[in-house]
Amino acid sequence: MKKRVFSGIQPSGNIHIGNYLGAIRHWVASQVELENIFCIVDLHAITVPQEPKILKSKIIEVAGLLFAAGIDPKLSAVFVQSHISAHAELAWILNCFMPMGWMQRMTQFKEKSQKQKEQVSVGLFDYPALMAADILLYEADFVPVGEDQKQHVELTRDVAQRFNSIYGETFKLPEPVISEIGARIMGLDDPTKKMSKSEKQLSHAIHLLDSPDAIRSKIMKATTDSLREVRFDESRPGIYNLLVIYKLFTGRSRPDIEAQFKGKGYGDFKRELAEVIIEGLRPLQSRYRELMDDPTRIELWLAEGASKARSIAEKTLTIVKDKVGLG
Ligand code: ATP
Ligand code: LTN
Repeated sequence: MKKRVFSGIQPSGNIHIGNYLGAIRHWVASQVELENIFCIVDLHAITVPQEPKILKSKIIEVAGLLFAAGIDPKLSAVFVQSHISAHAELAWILNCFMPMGWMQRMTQFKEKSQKQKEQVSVGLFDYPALMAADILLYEADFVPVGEDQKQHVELTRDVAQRFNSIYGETFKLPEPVISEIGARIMGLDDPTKKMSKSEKQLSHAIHLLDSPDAIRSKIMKATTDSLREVRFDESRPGIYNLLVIYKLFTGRSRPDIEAQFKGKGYGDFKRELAEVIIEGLRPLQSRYRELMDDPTRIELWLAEGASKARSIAEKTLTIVKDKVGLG
């Protein structure tokens, strides 16, 4: 029996190299030895305001990017969260087992609600309950995520344990899987903040569909410091972040990279980095354009993914409802 992986990505904003290096790349790599389920979490996306037409087109764009990045629909089930009603149903049930205090500790909520101020929805506060439902419906063994989501996976374990202790063994406890390097790619404009889809500043992130010129211009503008040495030094977050990106795209070791740029300035390094990213994204971009010539193929793969996922989700939901005494 293969171990099962579940992960999710929001169809909001533009997918960036942080999402790719921190998440998607690992999903692609694990497809053969693990059973993969990937969810495009549109219900999570509406926890903050979205333009309906844009949201719809982003769902297909994200799916296209996942397939273009190498997710194989024969090996992995990719589906849209709102296509399976069990997610919303289980989230409601879990809500009733999650103390307010647990939710109040969530740093993502604190950060996102600060940006939104008075517009903050109950949905944004409740985001982790829906995420717990996503994971627990599929009895996932592993949940590969970036560092920012670890707290949510831990909360998922907490609510699963709480439910199990009341009703007996029901949910499997998932393990978060966080790759050491690349788990937290930082913003190019501000290397103290994680690269994020919701950041509006144009020079903040490299998007997977950025043109070569856009990539060059963003990298050349990236914030560094006034020193010159191209070295992996975490106390200099700007250059460190760029070096991490370089390392992940080339697969080369730190000493090797440092040796290559010894005595060279940031400008030389940035020019090289931009080219490495452009080449790294080229196959993905051309595959994406091919796929988007006929989006019905993407829709078909999503429908197949949903039908595989639905049968698992509905089984779990039936057991849970029965234990709680519903219906
Ligand atoms: P937002 O900032 O709008 O919440 P996001 O950029 O965090 O969005 P998600 O869809 O929430 O994107 O995340 C998809 C996956 O990418 C998750 O596994 C997440 O942990 C990972 N991820 C997101 N940002 C980064 C980053 N800067 N570095 C590494 N991994 C990241
Ligand atoms: N909250 C996650 C997206 C997400 C997810 C999930 C990840 C929703 N449901 C279940 C893993 C498992 C994020 O913002 N990256």
